[in-house]
Amino acid sequence: MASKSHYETTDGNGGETHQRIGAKAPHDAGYLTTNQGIRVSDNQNSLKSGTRGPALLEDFVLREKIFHFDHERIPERIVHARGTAAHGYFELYDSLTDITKADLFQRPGAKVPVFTRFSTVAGGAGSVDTPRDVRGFAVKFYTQEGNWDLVGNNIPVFFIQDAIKFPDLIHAVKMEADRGYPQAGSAHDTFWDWASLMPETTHMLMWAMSDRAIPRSLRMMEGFGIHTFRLVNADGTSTFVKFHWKPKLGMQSTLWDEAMKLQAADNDYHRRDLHEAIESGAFPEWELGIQAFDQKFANSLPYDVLDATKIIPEEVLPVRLIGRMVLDRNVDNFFAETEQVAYCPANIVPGIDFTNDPLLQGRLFSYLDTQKSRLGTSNFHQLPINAPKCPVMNFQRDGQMQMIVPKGRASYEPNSLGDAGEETGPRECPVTGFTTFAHQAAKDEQGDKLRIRPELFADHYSQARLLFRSLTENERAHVASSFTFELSKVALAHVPPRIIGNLRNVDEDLAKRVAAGIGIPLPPKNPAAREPIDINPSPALSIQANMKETIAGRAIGILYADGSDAKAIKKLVDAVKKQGGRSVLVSPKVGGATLADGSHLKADGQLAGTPSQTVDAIAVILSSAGCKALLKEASAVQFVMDAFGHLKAIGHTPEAKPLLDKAGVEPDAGVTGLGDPFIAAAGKRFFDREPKVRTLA
Ligand code: HDE
Repeated sequence: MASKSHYETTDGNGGETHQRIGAKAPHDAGYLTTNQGIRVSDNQNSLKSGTRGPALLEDFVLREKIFHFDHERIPERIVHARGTAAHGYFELYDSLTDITKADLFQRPGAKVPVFTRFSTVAGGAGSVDTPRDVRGFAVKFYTQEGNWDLVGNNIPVFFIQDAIKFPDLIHAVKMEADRGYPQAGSAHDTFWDWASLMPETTHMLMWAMSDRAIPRSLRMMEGFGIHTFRLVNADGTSTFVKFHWKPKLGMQSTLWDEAMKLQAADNDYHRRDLHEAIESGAFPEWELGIQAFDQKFANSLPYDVLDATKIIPEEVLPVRLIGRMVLDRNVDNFFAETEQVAYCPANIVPGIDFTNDPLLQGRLFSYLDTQKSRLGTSNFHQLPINAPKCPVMNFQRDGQMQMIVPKGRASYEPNSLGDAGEETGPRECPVTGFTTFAHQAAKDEQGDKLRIRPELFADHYSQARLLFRSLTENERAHVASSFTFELSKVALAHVPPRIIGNLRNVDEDLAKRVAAGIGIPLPPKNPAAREPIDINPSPALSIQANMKETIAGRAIGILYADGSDAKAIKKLVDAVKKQGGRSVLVSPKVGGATLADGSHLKADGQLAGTPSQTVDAIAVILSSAGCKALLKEASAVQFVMDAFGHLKAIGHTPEAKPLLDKAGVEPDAGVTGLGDPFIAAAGKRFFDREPKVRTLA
């Protein structure tokens, strides 16, 4: 049979060549060739002079193979290096013709392909998935009018107000310059030193110290465009807009202890979770929402909508859901797609436009620069994952790795080559082409060249207070404990008092708890550049208050061993499936166990390698003898102890009780028998239990 080349363009020739040579492919996979298409006869041995002689320089097969291998790495992203991505589509609910002419927002039911990459910010490409960090949430919409990239995060505000501070922020948070650690974490001197000197970070710090920064799953995070953008309709009228992504599975986070233990249990926890969900057909879904408003509304707010450290609470301006994104296909190749995808906030389509947000303005040129440095050539847009799915026609030519072979002489414009019967190439179109919104600049939007910020940007604390006061009591304790944890890792003694001095502007109680948590006297309040004001709490900001009590999309760990009740296991597995959850069978041996009825059940995971932090609730289905044997297994005791400590539901057979006792499990609403009570409990976390298992700040 004909060998099939992995280069699509040479597919056709393969068959012919084989016929000419008259050789038979060794197996269906086809012939191994060099990059020049030369068939390789031996992929096991390099060319040598004699059996024990030196390797020969003329071995072009070896040389090419090693040469290519030597260059397999490209520079990782400076920030957001660790990420994972999937393909899918965006589907519009209602026409938005009244506020935007963007093609993707015109026809209800219209679908646009998307490629979405989630990431952590601080860690390198090989770091873990579950540090305390912001998550990137970048969506490339391949629309009929070109690519629109909505490059956002899972937190609605940012650390800084002006792009000029970004390199400082990143240098401070990344591993320290002299020692190369810590990797992927903000709990160290330089980050907190910098943050303590930058009061504008305070609101974002509150988010970063909240449960938002330790998500349970990428599928259970909100996403935000953060900046105020514009939508522009066919009449040229502009409406301000903020973009939101709302996960269909609801929001959910881990506990800090759980997140830390996940780093040991599974470095790839989020990446695996996303991949497996899509592979199993449980396609993750988000709704896209907008907060649309005009200049008059913007003027009525006590903060500036061009300030990326501010939100507009949903209670003040509701989020209108306009469509949904479904991720339904994993990548075929991680490097070609996830690594080489190049997002850029400057990629917008007619009907969407920028504002003067000074952070957004800086981003508009940063991303193009970074892609050139990362992907090596100005032709990175031709890579399949970056290429628009609509015609691309212009007179840009050449450059490294040019993949396109333009025909004819028309590489300039205007030209009159048409008069000679030659191709003339494309022309601009003032009607359908992108036109920048002709914003009538207000008094403070023009004038002398200044390095200055608008006055309202100086309010660094009101919205930090708003977030803190919108959280549940348990979530507030998590925020106080996170500050305590992070500042406990700071060796520069003068830094924590400065942070706490800033926190006193946010909330006195929070500041006191953090000072007590790290064991220092309450420092004096730092003067605020602008006195904070009280804003009504926004219940929409709390995860716990908005969590969906469901096991859909969640994993239930079932611990069993020799002698366990086969019927009880089957009943539970069926019930979990019916609710849209996933059972993870855990047994001391991965080969499984022999159940009471003599049947054998293979496990999904071995007990020591599948700790309970990898699942959302556990059921312990053991016989008396099985339980007795596991009492001597630290991993079994830990399995139950951690589930209790991580506030998860624990269902169990009466015979498993000694194991629960040894693990320190105390009775509460989350500790149940099997059957319906367990199914009802498994979709919840029992936050009331927390004071029993750890001291929070
Ligand atoms: Fe980025 N950011 N950023 N950023 N950012 C990058 O571009 C930058 C900012 C965000 O999955 C880089 O391709 C500057 C805010 C995401 O590939 C780089 C500033 C937000 C991703 C860059 C910001 C983001 C990036 C690094 C301050 C949320 C990953 C590699 C003005 C709205 C996209 C790359 C992916 C990536 C620069 C601030 C989100 C260096 C200069 C605010 C999700 O160009």
